[in-house]
Amino acid sequence: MTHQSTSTRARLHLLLIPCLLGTAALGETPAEKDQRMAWWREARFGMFIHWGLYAVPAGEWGNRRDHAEWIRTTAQIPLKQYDQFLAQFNPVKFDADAWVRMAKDAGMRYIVITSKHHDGFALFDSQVSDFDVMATPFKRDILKELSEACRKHGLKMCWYHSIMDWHHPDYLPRREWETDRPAAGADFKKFTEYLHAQVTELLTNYGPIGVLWFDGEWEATWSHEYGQPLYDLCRKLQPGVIVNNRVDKGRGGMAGLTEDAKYAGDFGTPEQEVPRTGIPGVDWESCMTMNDHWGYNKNDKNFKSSRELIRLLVDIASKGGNFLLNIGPTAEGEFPAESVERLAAMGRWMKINGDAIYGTTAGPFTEGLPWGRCTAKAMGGDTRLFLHVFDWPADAKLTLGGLGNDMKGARVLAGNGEPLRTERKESDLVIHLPAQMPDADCTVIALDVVGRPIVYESPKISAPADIFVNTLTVEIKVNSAEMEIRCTQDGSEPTANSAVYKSPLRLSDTTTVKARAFHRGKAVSSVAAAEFKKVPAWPAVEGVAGTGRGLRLRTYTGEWDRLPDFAALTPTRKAARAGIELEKEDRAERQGLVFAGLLRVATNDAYVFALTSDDGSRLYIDDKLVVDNDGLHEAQEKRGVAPLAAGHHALRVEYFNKTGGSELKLLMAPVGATPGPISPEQLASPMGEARKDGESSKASEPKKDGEPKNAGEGSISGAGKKERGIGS
Ligand code: H79
Repeated sequence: MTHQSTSTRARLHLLLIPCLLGTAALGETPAEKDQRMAWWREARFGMFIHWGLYAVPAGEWGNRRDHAEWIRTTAQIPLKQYDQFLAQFNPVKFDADAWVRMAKDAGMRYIVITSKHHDGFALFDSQVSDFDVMATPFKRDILKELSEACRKHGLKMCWYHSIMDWHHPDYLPRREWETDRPAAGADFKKFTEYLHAQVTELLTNYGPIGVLWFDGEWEATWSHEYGQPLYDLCRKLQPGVIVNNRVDKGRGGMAGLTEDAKYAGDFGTPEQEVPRTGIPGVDWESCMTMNDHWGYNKNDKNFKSSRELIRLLVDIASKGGNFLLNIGPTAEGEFPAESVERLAAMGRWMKINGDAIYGTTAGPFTEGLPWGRCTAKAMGGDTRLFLHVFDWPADAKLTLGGLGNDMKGARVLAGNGEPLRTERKESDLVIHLPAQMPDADCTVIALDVVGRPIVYESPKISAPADIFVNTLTVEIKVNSAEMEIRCTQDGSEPTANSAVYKSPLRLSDTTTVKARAFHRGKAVSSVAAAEFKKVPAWPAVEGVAGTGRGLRLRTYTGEWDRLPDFAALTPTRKAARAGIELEKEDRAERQGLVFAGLLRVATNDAYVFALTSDDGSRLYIDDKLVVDNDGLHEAQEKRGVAPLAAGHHALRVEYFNKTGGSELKLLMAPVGATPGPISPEQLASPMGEARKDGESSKASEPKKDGEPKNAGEGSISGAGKKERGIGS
């Protein structure tokens, strides 16, 4: 692999939205958060345990054998019948000490167990519920025994607690098939009090708890207004506790990361998947099953091999994440034999190679390594790189492409400490390995280098947008301060004589920026290139002499998966709104909305618009599509850029909600600034139209009869044309 190529690869990183996870909660400083997260970041490896009444049927119901912890819902078991598992839950072989020892011997540093799963059954002695372990013949507080064993063996005890609850009479929504349990009289607020009461028990009666791991937050009844207080409760009861992001509504699907700092939660929770790359500065933990179920399923023998599991742990650590690996114990209280075997194998590997996992950070090779993975650890000012080899090279020569550091030495981590021969071939480092792979699961080479890692990768060119109206600031970065960036703005390839990049470029014309990394005077990367276009601003709507405040709203009824052509439909309701905001009646299900009016901007500029919706939405300015956030989805933000001349522009936001949660929000700012709310003064509807529709309006100032109307009302010239422009 050579890094001298001049291939032009665009590396434009547009509108990078950092994934921030609730760091501002409770006034905590970043340093305080680092301190709170320290043990968890060091640990890297934990055990998940899914255990409850569902272990009794062990996945079988009727003629199906593929159920597990979801069995009450997947087999549609009536509550009265499910309650009968209480009498059958008697795990006489449960041995807290043995469980904790198995986790510890596997190299795990914490255990997260289901204090309550979606079925509502509590594995602990809860004073606020009769649906708990004390109602079973076993009558032992399982969590008490486990927390004591964890303390004894130095592991952190952590709770998984489901928000979704199919048992509590006040939880909503009911499953659709539960016709024998009407929702009438259910009071969700009472349910949240119950939830708080159980969480209080869990954080009061069991000593210091490492993590509160919530789940089931995706149901429409749960909202930020519940999530934040629940997070705050946990931190109030135990200031040092770590809370996952499923406490709130910020999680983006199974990828599990939170993208909006408004939502509470300390770490992201990818489920059954590993992110493609790590994300600097973001804490995350991938949880996974060993087979295909979380709860015990006696027929599921589709276990990952211990080699796969070891490599998953390595892959996750190499991206800076934690691995939470699941066990589904039997109703007798034992770990499945297949799980026991795999834990032991992982433990054997970790005993020898744990140094390459615990307390490491993501490796510096963000573009991947053909033969395996890399984790890193700072050793004073120098660095130890742990090279995790999955595929042993046939010629026993391991090539590290593009590592610029001087070497201190390399050895097999599990070996006798004998140094391995290293040689430099231009920008590559070659390590001479033993002929035979010592550990076929994964052999770790510890490579010590001088200073912080210098990896020859092409520079990243970034700007808040790729178009601009006036000027644009462009930044170029490489991963190491030891490297120099040389760049050109005339389309030519950067050479050793090109200008050295020292501070952000300020463009005032359409420009192709090309950049290349240099180390010790030599070009060491391919050329990165990006084009930034200066564009004319879209002209303002002319002749807006007088306008009413606020926007015009049209409401449509229908069930869609994508935005319909509203122009072809007849509105069921007309109203006025102060801005792009949903009032109570706008949140109905099976409804579409069109907000339309004028947006005034003060200066010629390119503006970025951030449109968030649940479900789909689109933003049009001057009848041009600027943000497309269409489709069925949870609250999700999409961005777009529009070049706008000073003055008024036709604004139209289309939105629909099929079922479930409803949200709509539009933020804007000149490109380069952080988008914020649009002030009501910037919005207008031509001719006070909203009032003409005769709807009560929070937008237009209330006027008593006989008072003069807005000056100039009804005096827009060329209104017909503009009407079409804003989607009538
Ligand atoms: O406890 C285990 C599972 O029982 C539980 N989480 C793990 C740790 C789990 N419940 N459901 N699921 C996993 C899968 C559910 C996925 C979805 Fe969604 C919920 C699809 C749609 C709603 C969350 C929100 C994921 C995508 C959108």
